[in-house]
Amino acid sequence: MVDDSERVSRRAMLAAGVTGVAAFAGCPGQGGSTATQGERDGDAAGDGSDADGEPSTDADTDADGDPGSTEVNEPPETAADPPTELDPAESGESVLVDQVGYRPPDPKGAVVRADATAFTVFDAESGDAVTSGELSDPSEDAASGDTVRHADFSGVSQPGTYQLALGDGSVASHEFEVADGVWGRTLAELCRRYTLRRANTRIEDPVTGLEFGPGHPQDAEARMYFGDEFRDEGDTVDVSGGWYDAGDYGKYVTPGAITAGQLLLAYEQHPDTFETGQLAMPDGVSTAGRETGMPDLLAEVKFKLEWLEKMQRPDGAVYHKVSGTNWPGMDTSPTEDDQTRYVFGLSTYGTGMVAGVMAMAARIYREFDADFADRMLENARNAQSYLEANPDSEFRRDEGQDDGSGGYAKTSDREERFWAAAELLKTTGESRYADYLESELADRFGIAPPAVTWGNALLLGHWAYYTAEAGDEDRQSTIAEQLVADADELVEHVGSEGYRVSLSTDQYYWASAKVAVAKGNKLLLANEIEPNEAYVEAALDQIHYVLGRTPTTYSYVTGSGETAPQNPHSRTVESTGINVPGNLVGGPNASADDPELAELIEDESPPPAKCYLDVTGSYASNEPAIDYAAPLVFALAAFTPASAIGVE
Ligand code: 9MR
Repeated sequence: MVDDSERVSRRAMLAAGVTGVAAFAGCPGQGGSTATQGERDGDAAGDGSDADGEPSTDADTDADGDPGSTEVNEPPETAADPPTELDPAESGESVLVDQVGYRPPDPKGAVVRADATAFTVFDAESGDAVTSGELSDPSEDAASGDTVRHADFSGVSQPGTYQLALGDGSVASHEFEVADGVWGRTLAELCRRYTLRRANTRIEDPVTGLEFGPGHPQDAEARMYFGDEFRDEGDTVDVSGGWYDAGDYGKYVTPGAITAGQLLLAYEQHPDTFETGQLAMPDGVSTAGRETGMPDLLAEVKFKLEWLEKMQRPDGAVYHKVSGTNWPGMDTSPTEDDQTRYVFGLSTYGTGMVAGVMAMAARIYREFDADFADRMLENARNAQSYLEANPDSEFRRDEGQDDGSGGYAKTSDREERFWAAAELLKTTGESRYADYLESELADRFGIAPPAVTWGNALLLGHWAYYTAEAGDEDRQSTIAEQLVADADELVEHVGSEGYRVSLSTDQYYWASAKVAVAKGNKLLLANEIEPNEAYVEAALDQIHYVLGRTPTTYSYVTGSGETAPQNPHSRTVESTGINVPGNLVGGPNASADDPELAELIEDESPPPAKCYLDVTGSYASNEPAIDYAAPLVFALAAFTPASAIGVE
């Protein structure tokens, strides 16, 4: 769908910093690219270390809610001309803002990369100047190579649509909103994207126009790729259901469990934010349990938990993934991908994650569906029993296992064992789980956890232990002190970055956008322990970053912002022509992990934060995945009242 000349010109524009919707307009799915994602993965070796960075959490009280301030904006002193004569290609190029917007009471900042000293904020509808101010002194931003200045327009607190302009008004930001619940639609779309990736389900969504499926009916009779004490090679297993992982049709236990865990934590921290009926779930999609008032988000996560349950063996261990042995072509729809699907691998790190998320589910679903909660607890205990009986880490990988799907390989499992036992302790209060942590994993209490990712669930474990009534107080203090100390460092780091991003310059690797948000979520958890406005502000900065205050000018969430991914690496986008909103893509990746990025890096040597391509072929920078959207759901849930969530 993108021919070479077009690709080159897009790259040249990106390198030159010329983006903008007009320049990039391209309809995904129009052509049906046949590029495959094939030879990817390779996934690191195993300890999860290349597997991204950090944490996730949530905050609340002072972060929550809305404010309803009626503060009157300062009258401008030196107003620029209104940005009415803007060249569309210039709009949003040199003045970077959160392209969705800001909440009225929050600090508000723009990043400016033009040689100017003053700015003016205009009401986008009336063209009236509402405030003006001085830009900060310039500073160099290593990750992007940009010289940046900052505009602080925190005083703009009247709800409205605005634009921030420099000088004569020929240089301005994209339009953005100031509103209570400003991210309500984005949050709804982030949640809905899970429903719209259901396997074995007919999807007919009036909101997006997406129609497909039911995809992969053969998953009801998938084949064992190997034999074990419970099944022979070639035996059939019903592993229907669950969400497709990303732009592919693989279904993987570990990103599935870490995603479900973060979504459940979002609910557990903000139970009043999620309600029944707020996600406009398409007709015909099963929402079992909703009759008891189960919020849509929980109904959706239940769908994945039921699939995870099918991946568990009778002895509690959990298989690794379901996929075919070939990567389907990029324009292959879920129904056209009729290859035999297999159950591959088995891991103790995945078994730990399943125990952790199911122990969470056992407490969270109890009020809505006690039978389901009981089942979840039984499964979690069963997984834990397997882990106790098998103290060594296992990661089964048979030859050919990764020929048609991602690796998600990790050969260590200590962090996930910790998560499992800590959630079981929190849910049951039984001392045996505390004893297991003390006897087997005591050293993990003293490790400051990185952001939550599929490669490391320790922060979820620490949070569960810290909030468990049955937890030891000294251990809880250690966890709290570490998290707060880590948050202090992170705040300092965010303040030193030109784009106020939580990533360090060497963290622009595969899925960096997810990691940026997940690091911000760590601050929200620290804020629960020790409320601190600086933590909340730096966490908000990560939201502003992924929603468009970026060196590439892109918002990394489809459908949110004027310059957002048009060509995500996704087989359903390519085969249906519908660019589903609410997908966070991987974002800048300074490693040459796909051929498109490799060419960009070789030709242009862009700084790390600009190694991003809005082209279908760039699976290592432009692919959406279930575990990318989840931390953003967690973050936005801290700042969005239930009344704002919806797609109307
Ligand atoms: O998101 C995963 C990233 O952390 C890894 O570095 C990368 C390489 O192993 O794989 C990513 O996961 C992909 C998975 O392997 C297959 N489905 C698409 C996922 C997103 O790109």
